[in-house]
Amino acid sequence: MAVQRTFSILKPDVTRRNLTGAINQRIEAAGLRIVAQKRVHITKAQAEAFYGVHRERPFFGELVEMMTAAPVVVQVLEGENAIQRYRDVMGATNPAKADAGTIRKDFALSMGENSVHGSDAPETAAQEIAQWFSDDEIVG
Ligand code: 3AN
Repeated sequence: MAVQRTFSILKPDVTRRNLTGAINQRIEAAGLRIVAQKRVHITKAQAEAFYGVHRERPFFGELVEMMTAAPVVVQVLEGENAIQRYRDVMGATNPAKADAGTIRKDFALSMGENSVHGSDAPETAAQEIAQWFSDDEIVG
């Protein structure tokens, strides 16, 4: 498997509890390299665009509100099979169902406040990275 890039968000529940370093340690321990990172307070419009695929879901309003409630850290992660590797380190969407040792099992508060986002496919990874980073901000 070739070296890939994936897009990551450390969500407001992470920044609020000062867990950025703890989560980054999990990411790096999994063999992923943080090749771009910035802390941003995203707008409602940005959150709605980012989660557009979920627009019709009952939790959409709650999701947008949660993602804009405090700063987030957006990242590009690089490594072998990075997309699936990060999904494995993140754990299941519902932290109650996440495997032991995953970020969501150890840090997430709920389905909504589940600490991290990671791209689910190469196409979405490319789109999400381009939404948040210019090429010169990514230093591999
Ligand atoms: P994942 O983040 O594991 O790829 P998705 O893409 O199904 O999961 O959901 C995107 C985000 O929407 C989740 N990270 C979570 O914050 C939120 N979400 C998903 N399902 C629910 C739900 N049932 N209630 C509240 N928030 C949810």
